Amino acid sequence: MQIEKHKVDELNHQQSNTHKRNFEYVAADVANLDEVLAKVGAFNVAIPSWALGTGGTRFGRFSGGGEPRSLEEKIEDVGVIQALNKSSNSISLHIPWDIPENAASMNALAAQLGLHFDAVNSNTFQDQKDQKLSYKFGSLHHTDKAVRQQSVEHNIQVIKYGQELNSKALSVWLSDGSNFPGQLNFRKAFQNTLESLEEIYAALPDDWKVWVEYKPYEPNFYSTTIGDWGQSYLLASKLGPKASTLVDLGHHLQGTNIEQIVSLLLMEDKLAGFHFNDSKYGDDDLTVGSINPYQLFLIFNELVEGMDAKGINHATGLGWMIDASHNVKDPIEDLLQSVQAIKIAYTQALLVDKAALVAAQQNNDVVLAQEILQQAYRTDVRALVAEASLRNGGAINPVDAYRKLKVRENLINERGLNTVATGL
Ligand code: PSV
Ligand code: MN
Ligand code: MN
Repeated sequence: MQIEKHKVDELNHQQSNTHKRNFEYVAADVANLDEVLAKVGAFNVAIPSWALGTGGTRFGRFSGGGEPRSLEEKIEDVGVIQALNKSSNSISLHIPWDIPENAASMNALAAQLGLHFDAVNSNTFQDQKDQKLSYKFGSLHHTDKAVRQQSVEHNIQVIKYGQELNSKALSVWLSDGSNFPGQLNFRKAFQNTLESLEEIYAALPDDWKVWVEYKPYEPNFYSTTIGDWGQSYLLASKLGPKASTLVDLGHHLQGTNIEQIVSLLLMEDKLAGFHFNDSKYGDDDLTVGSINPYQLFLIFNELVEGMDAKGINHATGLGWMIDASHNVKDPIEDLLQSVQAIKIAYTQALLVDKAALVAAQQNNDVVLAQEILQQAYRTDVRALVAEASLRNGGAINPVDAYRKLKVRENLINERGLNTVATGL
């Protein structure tokens, strides 16, 4: 299933009067309009291969139908997202959930749809069929050297797959931890993890990076060996310049000031990028911006300020990726909503009056500082985001276009109603 450009154009045409009115209203107050539109237009967020099927919980899974049955069909679904929003030009694979058996044809299909491959994710948190040793008690941190070796080899294998796809980063998330006090020696577990990561680091090609993701709990409920940004930062620092910390928004305890973490990691050149999602309670993997859009804006405010201070290109300087799961929504609609929410937060952050904020901070004018931030946050920037999409050949309203073009109905006709995508 591919989206025909002229159909998107037709829909845009039908909405053009309303869009023009909304756009002119908001654009009138944006001094550097062309710059803002160019930056938003250049911004892309990678789609994870595992998020294209309906997710589930340990209590059940309810298929939506028309789900991708192969990696090819997942790439095609990302092609649909990209055709509609022009901001999702890459796909991130989770191996072995998605093994690119035939890399040349995967590359060709991706290129034909205007896509490329983003970071590759390893998986040593589940036992795979025919696997020799179990990860029940961890992988890179394991007490048994043979298990550590097996997980190191898996990561090196993932790098090899990634090289064939022209990926440039390995993303590592470990479930390693303990369920009960006394179960493990924290120091030994950390040192084992470091040694294992050193072996993986040594296998990285020159132009590759390794991104170390942290998470406080789940599946282990007493300790996690890379449980917070401090532990990830420590590992990344010891490993060297190719290693940095990946921030998954759902991997924080409630109330954590994520924007402050982001600011400091960026300051230290140790921020790899993001797994975007939203959460109410824990690692809920909800649609980005669905619960706490203000936090997302505050994170982007720190990103824009910090990246500008260092002259880092917003679009390409960090890894931008979604890591969400959809239990009751159409996965493609959810992903379209997530990317829109990210673009909205980014656009709002671009509108912050930086000079005025610096002055207010310098004068300890707390009220004015808040007013400045909220002036940007409360601006309805949706027409700016739509204009950037329009100028790139995308839809004014991607979710609306997806529905009007009956994409899911077509996918169900093509693939059937009872489909189960691979992944979580
Ligand atoms: C773990 O909760 C995680 O966030 C890691 O990034 C995994 O790779 C991903 O979820 C799987 O959905
Ligand atoms: Mn994640
Ligand atoms: Mn997670």
